[in-house]
Amino acid sequence: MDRTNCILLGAPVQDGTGRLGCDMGPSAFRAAGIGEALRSLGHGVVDRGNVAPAPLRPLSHPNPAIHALPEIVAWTEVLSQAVYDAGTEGMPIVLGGDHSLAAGTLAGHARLAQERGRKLFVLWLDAHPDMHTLETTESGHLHGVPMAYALGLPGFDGIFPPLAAALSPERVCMMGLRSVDPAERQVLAATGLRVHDMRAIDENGVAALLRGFLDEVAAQDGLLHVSLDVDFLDPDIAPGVGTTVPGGATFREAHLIMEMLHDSGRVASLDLVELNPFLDERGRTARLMVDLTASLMGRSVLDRPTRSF
Ligand code: B3U
Ligand code: MN
Ligand code: MN
Repeated sequence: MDRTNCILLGAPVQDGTGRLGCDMGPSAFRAAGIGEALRSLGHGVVDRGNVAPAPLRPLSHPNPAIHALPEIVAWTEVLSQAVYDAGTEGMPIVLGGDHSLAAGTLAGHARLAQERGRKLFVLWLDAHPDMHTLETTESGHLHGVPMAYALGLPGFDGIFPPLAAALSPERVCMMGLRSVDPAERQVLAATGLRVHDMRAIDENGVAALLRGFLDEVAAQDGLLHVSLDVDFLDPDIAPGVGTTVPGGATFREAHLIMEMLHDSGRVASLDLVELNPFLDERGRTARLMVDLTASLMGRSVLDRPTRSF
């Protein structure tokens, strides 16, 4: 098995959500044994501790609903740099923190991919597309906007840091959607990214859907970033999240996705987001997220001499 240099970056961001608690996420991932799990698989692990946000600048926006714009812009700036630096040395694994942190990780990866002349692909595992612009968000919670920012949709210029390159919609695959606001629905249809909602999963199974995307990543020699939101999972198995939506991915579907991602050999980086330890039950959601990360990094029941897809 290939040995990866895993670089853990804690991102205790919670200003992108409506409730407190995500700032404890990085500690919960560590307490649930993420470092040991990766080491036991033979990987190198460097824990860089928690990233601190950049100093705040006064920023405002005509949409009065928006919360904590200066805070999330500051996190985006510092995480973009931290992920870029970590990506030059190994595989960044960002321990969130709410999903607004993905604005920073995607900006960092856009820069890395561009400098390497590689194509950046993103697998977005989430109940939500997080595809609002600053104009369309009604809740004003900025965990609902990182994908729109990374795709270069209008309205972020001069507020969020400039992107080295906007993500191409045809290189994004979303799986697990079951809560999509009307404005997001319109943008999803207009941009034409691969979107697999729960109905598509029920009809086709996760393996067939993911295989189609991974084949495309391989055909274009892509770098793949995986962004895993706890609410991708069914709340019965993953209660430790602020935005539970019924009918999510099962334990077995989630592990299969991770195992297939491992076999693809394409995953360059990972975000683990939206864990809220205050809402968790004795650490079970944190432990499940760690176990899924272990499957992504090579834990399997049996040795499989050939690729399973
Ligand atoms: N789309 C809604 C809800 C939401 C998005 N992301 C999460 N919830 N976790 C919004 O507030 O933008
Ligand atoms: Mn999300
Ligand atoms: Mn979500």
